[in-house]
Amino acid sequence: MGGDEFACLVRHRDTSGKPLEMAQSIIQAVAKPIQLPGGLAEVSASIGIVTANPECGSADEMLRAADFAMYRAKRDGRSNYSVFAPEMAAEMRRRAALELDIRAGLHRGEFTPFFQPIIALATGEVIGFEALARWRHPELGLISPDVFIPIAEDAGIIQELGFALMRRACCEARGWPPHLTLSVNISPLQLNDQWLAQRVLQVLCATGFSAGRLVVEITESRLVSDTQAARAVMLSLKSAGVQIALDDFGTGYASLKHLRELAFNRIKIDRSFTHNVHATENAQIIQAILNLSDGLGLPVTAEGLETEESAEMLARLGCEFGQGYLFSPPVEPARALEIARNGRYSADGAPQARGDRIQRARTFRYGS
Ligand code: G
Ligand code: G
Ligand code: MN
Repeated sequence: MGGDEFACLVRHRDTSGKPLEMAQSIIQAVAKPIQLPGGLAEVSASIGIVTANPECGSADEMLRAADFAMYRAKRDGRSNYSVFAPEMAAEMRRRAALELDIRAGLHRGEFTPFFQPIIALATGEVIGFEALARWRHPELGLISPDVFIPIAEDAGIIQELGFALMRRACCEARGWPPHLTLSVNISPLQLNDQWLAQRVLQVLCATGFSAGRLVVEITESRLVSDTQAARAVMLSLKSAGVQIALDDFGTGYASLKHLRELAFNRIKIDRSFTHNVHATENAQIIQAILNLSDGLGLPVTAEGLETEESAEMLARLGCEFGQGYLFSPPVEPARALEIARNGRYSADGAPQARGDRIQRARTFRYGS
């Protein structure tokens, strides 16, 4: 069907488990390691299953349904299968509509970065900002990246969207005092582009923002195992002076391997650990992460700090930087500039920690 997509047509009776059994055995057969001259290769497959019935539309529609089920399987983790359920049809239409709208919004320039300050916990000084994407939808208002990033990834437009946002963020950040850094999130999928580093440098060149002030954040939990390609891209970025942060640390599964192989410059502790620092388990995990990063000589930022208490506790444990509603929610560029010029967080003059009012995935309903 595509470069690495195949379709199987299977005759079976409605209630037989045959397609599921077949899917299982295909997955197992594909997963067998293959001995190549250079070493063992491992491949995984994800399978979507749809059964024809009298209500089914055209062959094309069935293939789209199977494709949708396959993406579900992929999302649930590789080497999985998923059966298309009728409820998915509405979801599929909604996503298709949303995808069209994202493309249009991209061309209309509706995607824009908000900025959340990152604070030195010991002094309260602002050391930089993280850019967080927002979609200023003409009818629906501000929409969260949780809604549109996964769709942009599936639709193959994450690279275009990511760079449009990065360009805007660099333009805004140019106006800040020159010691402040700008962190941008990139999707792990963007690492598949072998020219990623060159494209980033192009943006820096075009906007006049210096490489040494840019931090690229990569989410740990979705960093793929194909570290060869990722490493090459990250090395090019690093040799240009760009820093790389491992985002949401603690939520992935191969943390230590990644840290070593991919030579990150910074670590961000996921907010699930900092949210309740008093849970003994969280405190122990935080301590372990700080010990580890200390050993590796990597500075750490704690995400999701909402209370003075948690910020104090993290500072005491030796965490250098923090970020969260306690200091400020992600704010519009103009407000970020004010915070940047002000340069410091103080408990009384704290920017209101209300959280930004945006539509998140849980509550978001599109066109239905
Ligand atoms: O801003 P919150 O602001 O809702 O962000 C939710 C998630 O979306 C975070 O995990 C963040 O890393 C991700 N995100 C925000 N902006 C971007 C972006 O520009 N690109 C990518 N790939 N992810 C982003
Ligand atoms: O995955 P990433 O670290 O890029 O995600 C940042 C996300 O965290 C954004 O959605 C941002 O809006 C959100 N966020 C920032 N500060 C806080 C906070 O103090 N509490 C909570 N719950 N979320 C926060
Ligand atoms: Mn981030």
